[in-house]
Amino acid sequence: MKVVTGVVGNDIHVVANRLIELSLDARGFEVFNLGVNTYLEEFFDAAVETQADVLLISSLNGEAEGWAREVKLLKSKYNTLDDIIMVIGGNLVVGTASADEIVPRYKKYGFDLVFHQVDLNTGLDTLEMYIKQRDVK
Ligand code: B12
Repeated sequence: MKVVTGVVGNDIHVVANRLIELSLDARGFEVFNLGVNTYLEEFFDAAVETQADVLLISSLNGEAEGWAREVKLLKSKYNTLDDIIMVIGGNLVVGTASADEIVPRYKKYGFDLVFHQVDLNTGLDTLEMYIKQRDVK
């Protein structure tokens, strides 16, 4: 399974990004890490180029929400991304808000799996379960 990952926008928090790359790699994913400071178009271009199965976006400074609103529109311009699994995690707002508020919002923006302040391993376990269940259908 191929995963494109990176940190969205002008966000330079790099530690989580490195850990995500290592963790995905240890779980057997083929990882294409775009690093910090990555714009939505770059994520989608890389997903097309690598024929990725999963796009896993991080936000640590909380600016993701400004970008996430554009996801559906932008994705619709690429005609090979209909089946890609869209994942986002980290700190998904500036300031504080509960996951109960945030998760439905991001799902509306076009994400399949949303992890607000969720431990990385829990998130990746959930991703693997999601992939298994989807493959059974
Ligand atoms: C180090 C740090 C910095 C460093 C970054 C250095 C670098 N190049 O990495 C510096 C000093 C540069 C910095 C700058 C800023 N920072 Co800063 N920073 C931190 C700090 C102290 C630690 C971040 C870190 O490395 N943690 C260690 C890693 C391993 O943990 P993590 O980042 O939480 O990632 C884990 C989870 O989030 C999760 N995760 C992440 N992505 C995903 C994705 C999925 C799918 C899943 C499942 C899980 C997941 O798994 C990760 C691994 O365990 C945090 C506070 C904190 N204690 O967390 C603030 C923090 C992230 N920073 C914050 C802020 C506001 C900023 C600034 C805007 C401050 C400013 N006014 O200038 C700037 C923004 C700069 C920018 N353009 O991005 C806020 C964000 C708040 C918010 N979202 O509302 C925090 C939370 C501090 C705070 N409490 O206010 N920062």
